Amino acid sequence: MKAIQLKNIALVSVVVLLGMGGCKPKNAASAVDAGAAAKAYVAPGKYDEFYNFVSGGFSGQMSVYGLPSGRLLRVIPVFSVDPEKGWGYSEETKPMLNTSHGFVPWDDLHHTELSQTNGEIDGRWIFANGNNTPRIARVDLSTFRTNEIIEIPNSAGNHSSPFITENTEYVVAGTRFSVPPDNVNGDVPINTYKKNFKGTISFVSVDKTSGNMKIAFQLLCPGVNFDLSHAGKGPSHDWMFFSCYNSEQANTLLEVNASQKDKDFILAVNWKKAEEYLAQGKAKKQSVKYAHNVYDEKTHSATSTIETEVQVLDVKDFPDIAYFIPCPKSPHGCDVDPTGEYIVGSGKLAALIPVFSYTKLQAAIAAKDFIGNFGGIPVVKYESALYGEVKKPGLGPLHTEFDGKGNAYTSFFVSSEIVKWNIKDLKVLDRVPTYYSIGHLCIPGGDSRKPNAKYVIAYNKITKDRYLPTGPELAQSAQLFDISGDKMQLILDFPTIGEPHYAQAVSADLIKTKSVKIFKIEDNFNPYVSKGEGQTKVVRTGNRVDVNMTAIRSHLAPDNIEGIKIGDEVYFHITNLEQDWDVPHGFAIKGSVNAELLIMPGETQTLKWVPDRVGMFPMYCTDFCSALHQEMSGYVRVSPA
Ligand code: CUK
Ligand code: CUA
Repeated sequence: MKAIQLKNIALVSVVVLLGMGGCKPKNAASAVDAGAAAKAYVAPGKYDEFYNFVSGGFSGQMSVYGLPSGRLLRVIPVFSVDPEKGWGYSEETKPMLNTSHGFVPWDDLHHTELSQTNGEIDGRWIFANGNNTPRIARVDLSTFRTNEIIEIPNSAGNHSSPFITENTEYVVAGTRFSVPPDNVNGDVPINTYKKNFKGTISFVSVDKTSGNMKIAFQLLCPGVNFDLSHAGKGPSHDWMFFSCYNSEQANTLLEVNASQKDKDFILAVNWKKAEEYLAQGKAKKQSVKYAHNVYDEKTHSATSTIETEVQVLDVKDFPDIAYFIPCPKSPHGCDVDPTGEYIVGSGKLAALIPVFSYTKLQAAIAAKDFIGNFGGIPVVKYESALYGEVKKPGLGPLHTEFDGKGNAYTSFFVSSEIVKWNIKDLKVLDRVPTYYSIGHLCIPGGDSRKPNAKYVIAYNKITKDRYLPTGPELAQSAQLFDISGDKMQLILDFPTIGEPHYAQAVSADLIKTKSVKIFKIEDNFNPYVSKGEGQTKVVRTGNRVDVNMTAIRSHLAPDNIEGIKIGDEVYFHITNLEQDWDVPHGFAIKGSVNAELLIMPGETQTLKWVPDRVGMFPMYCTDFCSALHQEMSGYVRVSPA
């Protein structure tokens, strides 16, 4: 009885600690000063200075904002179907959402990460993680389209992802949930966690030219929960650092079970060493099943391949791949400063920020200054790797970004604030309230070697009184702060799509000039393309009917289709013949369960339609494209079988 009461008390304490409103800042309105509006103002017709790529959380998508205006420029469909863009509805895009479980039209997207060259953002691609059905996506920044999605085997909850190494050699994927590996029978009692559950970290290589991803190797680790990660830089280039919680290896994550230890870990991984062992043939081949989906802009269509093998290195069998560093209570963020020397851990339940030194870590490893091992992996002595602690900075530190001038900015969920502190002397320099309960934060280039310290953006979990009420649910919120001076200054609130987790921002100059304007019709290799109205046709093969159509202002061709019967499967392959920037055409037909198409100039997209009744079915262009847009329509006649 006593034990139960104690348990309840412990639970109440964690609920209070994690709950909202405990430290809600009071002067919400007065926090904005008069000069703020001018700083966020981008005159009509003028461009923003930065692109901000924001995770869409449980919307499964990524949104793109201009900064400093906070204007929404685009929602890029990644893991979820999107009728506005026909994503996951057209036959060409459906394979992108294929997985080993079949078609999964949704995920939970937490983190965005821009590709880098020599530790600097290069503006080529942006990666995103699927947290639910473990996946990594790559978006091409010349088209703002998701061009590749790779599923991660031996994983469940791809949270510690998609963080990259300095030259985008690898994008990593650490599993949030340890699970029995895919090649053993997972039908085991849940309370055999310690024995049967494993953590994995995947190193997914990225081709320098095409960007194509490949699972180079996986590290099999003791069963803990990998939360976040960041790559080393400069001197620490060969290393990757992962925060992990639940070192208790509890199978139920109540505070009393999973958060009882004073310290969890940061795992330091020497991926160069792992590469050496891989080259020596020391990895074990394991049979698995995962989908690898690639979108080809020549055929304007995706192919999905099921891959069947990964190479696995069990870290406990190698003396020098991985080391645990103790880190106070349930570390969440794990961030490396621009010099590559300082590794910042953030314990969600801690009231201090530990800063580790790469130099000290190396010395401790060389001296074998270990306090034991965990699951066969050496544990470095905390004090030996520690540079120092930021004392009493706030409550519930989560994530840290850097300004490149020797300062760090850490988000505090529980005390709802951003705290600026100096890395060298570990002194707090400034703090601002956020409205409310900030999760991630972002400085343009703030996790790279070259931050552009003009702004910090807060991505908040709660909005409450910031916007007009919209029923039981309120818009999620981001807040923009000017950090060009010594003190942070709030200049703008803007709503976001879905729950924002991590986001990255980059100078617009790096991307805007590379933007593709049209797809050239002569480069269209879709097998169903019609490169002119003269090439359109209707072809019947059994009960399959292929309609090769064109769309150009202002008609669909053909626009009268007869001879369709109940039981037919009709594929409308529509080529947009336009060769002007931003003249998409849409396509829909009455009763279509595959929503609609949106077809870019020069592109071909296909809508599959199975008529369910006899009769007359109007079809039309859904995107207002000219004065005669309403005329861009036609009829399909459906007759009995
Ligand atoms: S998590 Cu969201 S606040 Cu998924 Cu990166 Cu930390
Ligand atoms: Cu084409 Cu409206």
